[in-house]
Amino acid sequence: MIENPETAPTPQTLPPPPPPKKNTWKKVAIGCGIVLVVFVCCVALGAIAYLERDKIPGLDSLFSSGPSHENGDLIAFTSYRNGEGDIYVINVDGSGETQLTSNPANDTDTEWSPDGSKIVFTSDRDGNNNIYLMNADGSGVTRLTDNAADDASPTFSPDGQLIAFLSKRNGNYEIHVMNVDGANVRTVTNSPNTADLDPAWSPDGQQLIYASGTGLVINLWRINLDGTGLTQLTYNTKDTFISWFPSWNGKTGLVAFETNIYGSKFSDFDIVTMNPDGSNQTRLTFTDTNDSFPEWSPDGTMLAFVSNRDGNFELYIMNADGSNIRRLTNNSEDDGAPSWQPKPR
Ligand SMILES: [Ca+2]
Ligand SMILES: [Ca+2]
Ligand SMILES: [Ca+2]
Ligand SMILES: [Ca+2]
Repeated sequence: MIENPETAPTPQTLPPPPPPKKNTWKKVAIGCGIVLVVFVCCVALGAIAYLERDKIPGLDSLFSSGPSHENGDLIAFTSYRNGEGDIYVINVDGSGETQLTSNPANDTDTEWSPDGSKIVFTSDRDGNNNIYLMNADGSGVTRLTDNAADDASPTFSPDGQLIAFLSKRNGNYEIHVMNVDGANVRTVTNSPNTADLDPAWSPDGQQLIYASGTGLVINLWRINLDGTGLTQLTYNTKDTFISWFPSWNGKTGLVAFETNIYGSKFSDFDIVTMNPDGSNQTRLTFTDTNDSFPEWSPDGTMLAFVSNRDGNFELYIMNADGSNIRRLTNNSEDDGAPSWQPKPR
């Protein structure tokens, strides 16, 4: 039987005092408040640290240890395991290697579109080197140039609107740009006595760094897209001294390239970074073999490259400072020309 408290006759018949719920709730509320305040502080400090990570030494490594929001899962590269070049992709952890092209021609020079959905490359499948575009799974191959002279080394502008490439159509290798459908081809360089090679876009899409030289003396130069502002960046003068294959970091602005000027012999290339004005050259690899074709990850924290340090050329990745080198391929033929996929969007 339930007593009506209002009619409870005397204090003696009142039920025993309830357990100190109010105090428990107070403690729980205070506890929750403390946890909430600590959580909010951590989030705020984390946000500040994230925003300030470029200014605080050591913080970068904290944030680069997790999965990048800008890097795709794949690295495209050329492999010669079938006797001539075919294009493959492999996961950044070395798993899931997949062949994308299969034909008796040489397919090479892969570069991803900035949206991570397409690969532009060079192939001689129609007789001589021309430029082609395909989907990330190898389907939908489209020919972009149709020229009896060599066209090669295509690379997308950061906004995805243009492709820079080299062409010998004017009698000598010059850097050209075209729309992504192959239309509106125009020259950027005009150097009838030197071969201009390996264009790499500036982060703002207004300049190119490329390799240029005669014979076996090759240096890096920078030029505005309209052909003005030609600037020499490296000063190799000795015959057989070569600096080439630049890759311009879209985040830090650093330029990675390969050179044999620090090597023990002609075929001892190493990967070096420098500022886009040529200053502050920093050597990242120290083998007496070839370390070649550096390509920045889209988030700018790592480099893909190839090296024959383990016998034949294999694909590797490393941190931007040259640390933490990891090998991705392991086969008996050469692998080359890597390109790191931007996160598909
Ligand atoms: Ca092939
Ligand atoms: Ca030229
Ligand atoms: Ca080396
Ligand atoms: Ca290999």
